[in-house]
Amino acid sequence: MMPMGRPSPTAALESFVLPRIDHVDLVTVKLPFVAPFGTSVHVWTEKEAMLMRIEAGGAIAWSECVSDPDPFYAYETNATARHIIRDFLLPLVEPDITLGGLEGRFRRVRGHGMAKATVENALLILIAMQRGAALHELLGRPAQPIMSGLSIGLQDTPDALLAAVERAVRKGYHRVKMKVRKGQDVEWVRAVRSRFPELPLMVDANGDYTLADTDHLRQLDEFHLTMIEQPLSYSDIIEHASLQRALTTAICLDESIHSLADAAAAISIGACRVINVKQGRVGGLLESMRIAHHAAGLGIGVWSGGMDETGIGRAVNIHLQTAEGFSLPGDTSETCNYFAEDIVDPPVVLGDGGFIEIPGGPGIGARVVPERVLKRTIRAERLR
Ligand code: OSB
Ligand code: MG
Repeated sequence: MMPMGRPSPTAALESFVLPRIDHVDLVTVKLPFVAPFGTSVHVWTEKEAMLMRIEAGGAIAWSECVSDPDPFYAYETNATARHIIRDFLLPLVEPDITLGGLEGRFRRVRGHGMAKATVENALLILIAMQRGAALHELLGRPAQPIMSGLSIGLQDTPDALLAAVERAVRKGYHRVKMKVRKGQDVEWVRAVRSRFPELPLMVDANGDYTLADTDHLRQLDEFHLTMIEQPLSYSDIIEHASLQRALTTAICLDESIHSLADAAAAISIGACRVINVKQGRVGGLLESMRIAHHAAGLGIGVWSGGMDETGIGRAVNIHLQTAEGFSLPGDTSETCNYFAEDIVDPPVVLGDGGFIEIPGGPGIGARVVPERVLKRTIRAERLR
């Protein structure tokens, strides 16, 4: 049950009326990463991002689908998202219905949160642009400095890992996450912890372990990590509750959480003490705010996860973190960790104290640079 007496964080947003839309395009861009990003499930060497461009009465809004071309992190891919958006979601977008009404229509489509988020984000950004408001203002939240966090992929050697952590610490990141996998875990964490005894440090396994690894994972407890993210299967909640009972380290769920209902279930059985909210994975900003509100009310830590987004998705994540409940630093790091040249200006940089400033201006603030999008485009299609 929702705790009584706490107003819904999304009531005002649900009543927004959708504007009339002139055009909708899907534009897929490919950007090389400055370095490969290794995880227990895949090594990504470039970002292939499907963008949505909405034009309405002279205003233009861009959103980014967080799916990859492959189904190695999540079942959704750029191709499934295109299919679901084009054939099922976009036909449900009609002028004069409310955003809450649209969410209701979208509920008939089971899953496919990344596709849903792409459409919802584009509409929210469009409404913000038309009102001359920043996205966080539209969400009803004041500007604030945003905490930073770096996610370091699997490295070839412990020395390379230590060098990457050292750079992050020097820069002033508020926390460092390192990817782990079976066999590349305890000793690698030990190396980082011995060198940086006080660093807020966490690990992300992307589901590489099973309950049979419980004793092995217990060895991580001595390193006082802030959390271990998604140790068990991407589809599991209940075994995480068993593992959480066996560990002193907090478990954070990422892949397992697709909705407020998932989050509420996980919390109620003690499957996690922290939730990584990826707005794309949970179907958009409204569901993200509901999850953060619910979790925070029960003392569960919440942060905004990243999907190696271009500057469009990165900006959305930055605005989202002004919402109630986002209490921990997320996967929000400087653009230069991913791309030599992004498709938006200005790039994300760390300011005083390692904080990130919300880019000023209407919508996401960051300005999409059409020539850079064009230069990186591998596919474009007008849907409406
Ligand atoms: O599991 O959090 C994850 C990136 C791609 C897919 C999954 C994950 C990640 C990250 C990187 O950890 C987060 C980022 O820096 O954007
Ligand atoms: Mg993760």
